[in-house]
Amino acid sequence: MAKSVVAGLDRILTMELVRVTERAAVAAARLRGRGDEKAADQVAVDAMRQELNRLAINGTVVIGEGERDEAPMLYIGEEVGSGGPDVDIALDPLEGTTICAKNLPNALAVIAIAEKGSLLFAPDVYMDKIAVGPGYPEGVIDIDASPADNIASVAKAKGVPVEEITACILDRPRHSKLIEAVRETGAAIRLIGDGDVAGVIHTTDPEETGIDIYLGTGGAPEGVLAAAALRCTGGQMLGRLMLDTPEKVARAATMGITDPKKVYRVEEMARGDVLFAATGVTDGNMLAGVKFGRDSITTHTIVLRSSSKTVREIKARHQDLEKF
Ligand code: VTB
Ligand code: MG
Ligand code: MG
Repeated sequence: MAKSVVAGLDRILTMELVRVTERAAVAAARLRGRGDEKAADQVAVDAMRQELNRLAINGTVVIGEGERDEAPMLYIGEEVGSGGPDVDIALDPLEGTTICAKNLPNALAVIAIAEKGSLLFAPDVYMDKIAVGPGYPEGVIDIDASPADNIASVAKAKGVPVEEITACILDRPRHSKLIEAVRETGAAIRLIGDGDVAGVIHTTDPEETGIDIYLGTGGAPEGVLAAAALRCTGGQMLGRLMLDTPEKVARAATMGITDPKKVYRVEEMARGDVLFAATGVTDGNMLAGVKFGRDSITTHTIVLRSSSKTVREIKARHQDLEKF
């Protein structure tokens, strides 16, 4: 037992991590509903970097802001922290820039910290994903099975008719066939505009969120972040990188990915001891958004740790507003 504690991350970091996502969320929330995604993203990145550099870690960003949307970077390979244990960091200072710009539900500031070398070094491509929360038998979902079979399998395991299952899917033209196939089963779909990290995490608490299963393709970095969360809460997720051109296969190979068709399980995307934190930017199904009061700012954060499987929800009232 003691050994795993020594080998694991410092538990003090769990609480320290909260400040990192709180800061990023507050910064982004100030620009909610302004129609300016880039500006909201930039302030979230700057706030997260500043706070990360106060953490007593020797951190390397391994999942950062990607080239795909040319976001202002906390770039892959960037070193952060004020010195301490060597850790790898996956982050998305504003997951759901469009959601934030439109002030729609479920924009988050997200981070995961893991022991060095234990997060999948995923290129910024799409990942095909399927996920369910805890409590299901191993193998209840299969990324190679049809959507209808997966929905039927989940309904059976949950002991409810298919009509009582809700799937979360990103609203994208590329998902039109998937959406049709799920609707044909009689299951309900919650279509989301963005934010599949939240979408996957929502499967871990269906009674609160109303979502049983997540299906479809989204960002691979977001896939690793979601997997880091599921490592801590329990639940199953399968992901396969969409390496559909020779260039992408070659790029993945330079990152150590030798089997381009590999299906990754949660433990293969996030190994070892993992800490995860997410703060709501806009109001969501699981986390409330940042509230600006007369004399205080309120934030709502979920903090998770894999080695203890602790799920903490922290509602904080910040009164020293100069800090923000
Ligand atoms: C998803 C979504 C993210 O990227 O991962 C998406 O959850 C995938 O890319 O919030 P497309 O937008 O090209 O479909 C985001 O929208 C942005 O990170
Ligand atoms: Mg981002
Ligand atoms: Mg994102």
